[in-house]
Amino acid sequence: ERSTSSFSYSSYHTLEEIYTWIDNFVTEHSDIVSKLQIGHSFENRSILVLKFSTGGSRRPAIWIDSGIHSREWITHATGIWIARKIVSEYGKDRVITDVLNAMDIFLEIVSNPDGFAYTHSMNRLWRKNKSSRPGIFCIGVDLNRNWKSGFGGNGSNNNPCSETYHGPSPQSEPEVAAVVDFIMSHGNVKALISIHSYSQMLMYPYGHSLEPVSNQEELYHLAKDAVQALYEVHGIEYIYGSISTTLYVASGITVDWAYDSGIKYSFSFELRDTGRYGFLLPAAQIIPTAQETWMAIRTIMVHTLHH
Ligand code: ING
Ligand code: ZN
Repeated sequence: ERSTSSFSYSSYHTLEEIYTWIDNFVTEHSDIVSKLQIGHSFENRSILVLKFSTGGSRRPAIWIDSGIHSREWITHATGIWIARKIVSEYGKDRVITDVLNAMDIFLEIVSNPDGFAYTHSMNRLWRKNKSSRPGIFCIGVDLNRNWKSGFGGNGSNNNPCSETYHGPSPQSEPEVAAVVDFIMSHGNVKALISIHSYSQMLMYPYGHSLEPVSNQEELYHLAKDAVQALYEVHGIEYIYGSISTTLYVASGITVDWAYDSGIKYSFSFELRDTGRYGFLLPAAQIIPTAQETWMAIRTIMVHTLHH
């Protein structure tokens, strides 16, 4: 396919289809979107990031990632829909126009390309990446346990066969190292939003500790506002709060690393549903899920812009 006009935003797609869509999308919107390759996966696939920018250099930025867990297909689909929404609303929606006139947005749609390819070819419920090491007979590291903050603590597992295996060392996985290197060298990321599924939650640090973060009150109120904006779209209820008090203790996670690296607006979504379909959310729910998630993300973006 050579254009995005035949792409179905209400279907799930393979890695190849998504990467083709990215190329077409960037070509069609080259005034505000570009494609960055920030590294390679364990199996040597490209790790791609979309950059939305209206100019400037090293503007304050918002980072969004989806698909760090490969089986969470609604998150990639939501990321794709949001990319299109950003370009179609720029110049129309006052809020997103203001955001993009002052800030850049980085969107990593497929944060675990090897795992994602494997969910299409072999095992629909694969969560981890696909790394292997000599003498270790299970495959994969949980990319949401491989970050430096609280690495190896409670809610992560030392056993390579575990679904929450943290890996041999912090950032041992190329998919994590690529993001750490990119965000650190950028140096001006103000908000990070990491998208998972499922459970219908909006959460902020910490995961590794029950200790409240320094701006926990601000994050609580922002999460509340974002969840309200989400609810108003289709009446879907999300719960919100810190990860450790809302869901469970989890160590070595993306948003804890982001927070401890100075990104004070650091959030993690768990999209639809609450378990009826779980990871196998019907494609008919892609667009409603993306629409409501967008309103929550927009709320976080505008707060970040004004602070
Ligand atoms: N659950 C997340 C997990 O990695 C989570 C929960 C999200 C923990 C964000 C910490 C931060 O265990 C899923 N479904 O991936
Ligand atoms: Zn997840």
